Amino acid sequence: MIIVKIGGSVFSNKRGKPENFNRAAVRGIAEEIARFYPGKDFVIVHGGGSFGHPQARRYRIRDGLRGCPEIKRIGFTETHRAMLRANDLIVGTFLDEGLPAFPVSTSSVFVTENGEVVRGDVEVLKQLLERRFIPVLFGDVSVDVAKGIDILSGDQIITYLAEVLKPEKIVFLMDVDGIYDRAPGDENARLIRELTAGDVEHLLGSSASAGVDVTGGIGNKLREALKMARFSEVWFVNGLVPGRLSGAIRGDGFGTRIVG
Ligand code: IP8
Repeated sequence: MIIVKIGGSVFSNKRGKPENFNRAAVRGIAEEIARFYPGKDFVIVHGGGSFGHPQARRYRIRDGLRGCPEIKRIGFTETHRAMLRANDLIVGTFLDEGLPAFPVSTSSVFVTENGEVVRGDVEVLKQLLERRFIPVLFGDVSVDVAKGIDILSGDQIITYLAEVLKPEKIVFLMDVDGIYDRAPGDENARLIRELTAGDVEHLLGSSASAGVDVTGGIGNKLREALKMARFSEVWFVNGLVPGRLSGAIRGDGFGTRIVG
């Protein structure tokens, strides 16, 4: 089984207007997955992009129920609804390609503590996989035992799923070719084809991600990727370039491979 994270910057422009959707990019990803499914099973997790992040920021969901709980509760639901809209667009695009995508509402599956999963019920997910569905989860709001409410990033979800489902591979789709040795925009930045745990520590000080991202961007992704690499092969590839996802699935892809 392969977990594919569709980054928010792949299916939308995080700096564009709220809830913009790049259907062509998602169609391309679905077409590539259709070449491997049903030979391989897939779980899709997508990020917030221009859907969840602006709402989460507006209502300061990461601060928990602190402040004005009445408004926070409304914001919690509004942020979730924005994510349901993104999820519906992605699931719809997969269905158009003949893939049996099925939406799984993350906030009804996981409980967090400061944004980290502390409980998750993956029974339905396992049963869906046994029946050859392609579950589609997403970064979402969460009921949080420390703060009341929080945001659960798609990256944290994948770390949890890596441990319980032991996928053969995890592929992060991004809007750049992989992980670079310097911050994006630096003209001397060089793509790193293979990354060890030691390299990741070194990089965490220097990397940054563009746009509105309440969950920590590339730094969070790298920290989580290190945990996932204990259970699975992890790839970072460009989701906007045709063929890159297929390359990562085959194992001869162009991008960054994390060596556990
Ligand atoms: O983009 C964040 O998920 P991520 C989800 O995977 C929300 O970090 C609601 C902002």
